Amino acid sequence: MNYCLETFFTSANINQIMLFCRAPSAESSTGLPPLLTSLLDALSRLLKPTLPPEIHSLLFPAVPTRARQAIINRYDPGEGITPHVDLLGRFGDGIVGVSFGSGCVMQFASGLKDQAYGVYLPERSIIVMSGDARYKWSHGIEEKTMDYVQTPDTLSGDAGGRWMKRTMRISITFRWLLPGAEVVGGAEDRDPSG
Ligand SMILES: O=C(O)CCC(=O)C(=O)O
Repeated sequence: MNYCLETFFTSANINQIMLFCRAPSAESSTGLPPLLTSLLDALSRLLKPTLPPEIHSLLFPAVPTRARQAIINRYDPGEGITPHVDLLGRFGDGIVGVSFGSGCVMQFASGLKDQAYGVYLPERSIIVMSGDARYKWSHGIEEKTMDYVQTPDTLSGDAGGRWMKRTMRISITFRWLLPGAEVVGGAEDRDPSG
């Protein structure tokens, strides 16, 4: 979090940073900043026991062949991101993100199924989106300063809840660029938050 604040969010009007790295090749090895590479290594280790093996190797292939993008978003309390499905023509399957500093509720909605759910992402939690979650459900964050979060009472079985105040949240999300999508420019590139 401090690294992002000191390195990227040096002015109050910067709230989103996009970083791109090329697919590894014999000629070039341009990569993400070391801290983000270490974060990816840590995510790979942490998620190995939990994720189905095919999803783990989609996100963390032994030999990556595609270009990765990292988006770092900073949200002050009351800020959010418009519901969206990540650009179909630019990003592939397999998205992994981490919340730092604050939790928030992320809204998932499926127009096809006419369903919507709010999922609380606690501080330091990891989210993985793949398959239908990536392609068929939109995700977004409402512009609120607090989230009502259900906390099922495991003893009585009664579902209760409480308001969770948001503080500054920084999210780091990694995506795969589709072949050719490294060429940036044009309306398609605008991220919904900007
Ligand atoms: O802040 C987040 O966790 C989500 C970010 C996001 O959806 C995006 O950058 O497109």
